[in-house]
Amino acid sequence: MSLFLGLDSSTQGLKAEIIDIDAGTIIDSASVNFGKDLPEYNCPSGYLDNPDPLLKHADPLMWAAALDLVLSRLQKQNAPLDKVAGISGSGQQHGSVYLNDKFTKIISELDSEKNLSEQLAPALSRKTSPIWMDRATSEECRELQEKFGERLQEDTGSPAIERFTGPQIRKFMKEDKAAYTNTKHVHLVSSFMASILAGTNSTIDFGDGAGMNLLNLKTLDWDKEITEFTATGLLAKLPSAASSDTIAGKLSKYYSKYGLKTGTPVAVWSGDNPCSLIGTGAAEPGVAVISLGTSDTFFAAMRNFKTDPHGYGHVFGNPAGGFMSLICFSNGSLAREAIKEDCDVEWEYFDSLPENKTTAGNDGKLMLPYFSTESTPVVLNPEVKYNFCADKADSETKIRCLLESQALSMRLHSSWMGETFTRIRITGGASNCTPFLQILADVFQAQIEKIAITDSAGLGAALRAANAVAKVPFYKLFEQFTASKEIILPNPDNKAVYDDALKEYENLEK
Ligand code: XUL
Repeated sequence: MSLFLGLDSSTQGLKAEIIDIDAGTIIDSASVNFGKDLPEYNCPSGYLDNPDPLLKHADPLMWAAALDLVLSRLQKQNAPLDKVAGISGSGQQHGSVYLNDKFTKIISELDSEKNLSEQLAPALSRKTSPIWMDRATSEECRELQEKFGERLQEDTGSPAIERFTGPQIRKFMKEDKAAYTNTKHVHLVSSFMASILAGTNSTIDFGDGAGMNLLNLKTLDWDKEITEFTATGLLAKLPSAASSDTIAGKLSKYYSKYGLKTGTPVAVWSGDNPCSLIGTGAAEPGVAVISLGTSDTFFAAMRNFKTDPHGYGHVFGNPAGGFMSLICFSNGSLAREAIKEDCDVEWEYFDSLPENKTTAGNDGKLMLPYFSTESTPVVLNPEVKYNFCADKADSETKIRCLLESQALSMRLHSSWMGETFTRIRITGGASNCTPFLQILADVFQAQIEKIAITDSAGLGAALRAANAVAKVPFYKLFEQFTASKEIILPNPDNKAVYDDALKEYENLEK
């Protein structure tokens, strides 16, 4: 039995998947929801309440507490943790953790009698962590853009982006110089979690590192000039950048209390989207992935390095080598939840649209679903707009309007990738919503492939652990774990309807 553990530290919780690569199965899973299971950290939806809607921070100690809790849950389930041969993980991207000079010593001497949260508290040089939903760095983005112009996007894969880590670090330095100076290490969520497992400072992988506006994708190293301008002395505070199959270290003896073997290799963690690329078996160019989560993302392995001329899309490292393209739509499930509330229906209603009142194209009804700030296109003052009188519309019309508008936005903003995708793999919480899958198939005229697991980031992390530790090639792991379980074919009769709707949607957005 060769077992590997994948951990997925996402916006709203932490999940764990144990895979058996001999049997090709997931043998145990457990999860923690930050809001429900750790209410003492005051992050009901994964972030702290703040009167400024642009500010979205979380308590990093909550992420550590969730690690204790998820491992204790696996132990209670009698998961064979003693047989785990390698561990890796996935972190929500862009979020950053600020640590002082006590951090390295604390993680190297973790005491099993105490919990992680209480031991790590004295190591924080900043009590809260900005996460990917934060949009409070427009000024810093302007400054970076003014200084570096097009080079920023050409070399780091993205123009200055509000949620990216570089602008966030710059803002912290400007606002609290003393705390910044007191910061010895700046980690991403991914490298912070890997560090507390390995008991030593983990490197940052190219997948997640590319979401910082700091990594030069041509040299695959921190861009010295950009890093120094972003924040004085930042280079010395960053862990080194490394490929995704690097071993971050050996599991600290702290975790023997859960039955894990001390010294088990911990592979460097990556971002949730790069991990999902692996967990959906889409590491080769030609297949796109749509991940329907809190935010929706559209991504694919890249054939040739290219950047989005409109500046919305990003280039990240592909954990299997090379690069991946990605576009993030912040109003994913956030918008679906808002419309669900508005229509006062259950998710089952979305899953079947039972009243059959609407058809493809919805008679031209479209919306801009900016319930909260949006990253594609950038919307900092959120407002929902319809091209019809939505007040009088029935639930099915409103729901179809949202789902079609979301699908059209994905098609519009993925065109820079320059590929006509005929296969799209689907993952994430909403991937059981059959009407949405048919809309996506018809809008893209592509076959939509459902895979067995919805936590593709956690599975991807476990597969990455097997690849990094046991050197199992990804193609073999994909054969075992990521076969599609259902295919939704496009209806060619709906092509013209959605080609027209796309033009309409583009106009509305303009
Ligand atoms: C990607 C992005 C989000 C987060 C949250 O750029 O901001 O997808 O990774 O999961």
